[in-house]
Amino acid sequence: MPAARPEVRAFVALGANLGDAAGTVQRALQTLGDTPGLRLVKASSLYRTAPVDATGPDFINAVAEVATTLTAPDLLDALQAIETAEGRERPYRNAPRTLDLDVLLYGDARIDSPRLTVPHPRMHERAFVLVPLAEVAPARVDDGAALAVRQQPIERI
Ligand code: A4P
Ligand code: MG
Repeated sequence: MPAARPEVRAFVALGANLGDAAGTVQRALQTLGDTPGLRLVKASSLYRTAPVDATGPDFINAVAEVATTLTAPDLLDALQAIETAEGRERPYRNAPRTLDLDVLLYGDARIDSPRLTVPHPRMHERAFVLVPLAEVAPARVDDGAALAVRQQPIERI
């Protein structure tokens, strides 16, 4: 039998701004924890945030810390399967969405493949990522980055 892969700590960003966004994000947190090869370690609060470089209603955002034996590409597959099950459609980039799940961090890995860039390239510019990430893992948020996004509207709900 092949040796089990070691668990890696990863951080997943959740975002939604169509339909019952808060209900969808809560259900997605539950589904993450029920996914084979994935364990939910900690979930942030839910936050209401103004759209950044996007149109449509306010977003509900959150961040989950997970422990996973999945490789990074397999983790992305699992996240995309959850998005699809929640009715995600992709008419254009940054379109309003029932659910968006992004890999923010995968251990300390640096990945730059056609399908996957980790750390997420835009995470440090966004309060809707940094504020919930600081709630679950303050050590993973750079003070300067947190300061730089402090004007972006975000409300814990
Ligand atoms: N991809 C590459 N790296 C990653 C990664 N680390 N995690 C690829 C997830 N996916 C990654 O994503 C497009 C492609 O990115 C995927 O096929 C995957 O192979 P997508 O989810 O289909 O499309 P998208 O969401 O329109 O693009 P993306 O890049 O996720 O958008 P952003 O830049 O993350 O922005 N404002 C607020 N307030 N809250 C939000 O949640 N979200 C966005 C999305 C914009 N504004 C927002 C929010
Ligand atoms: Mg995405």
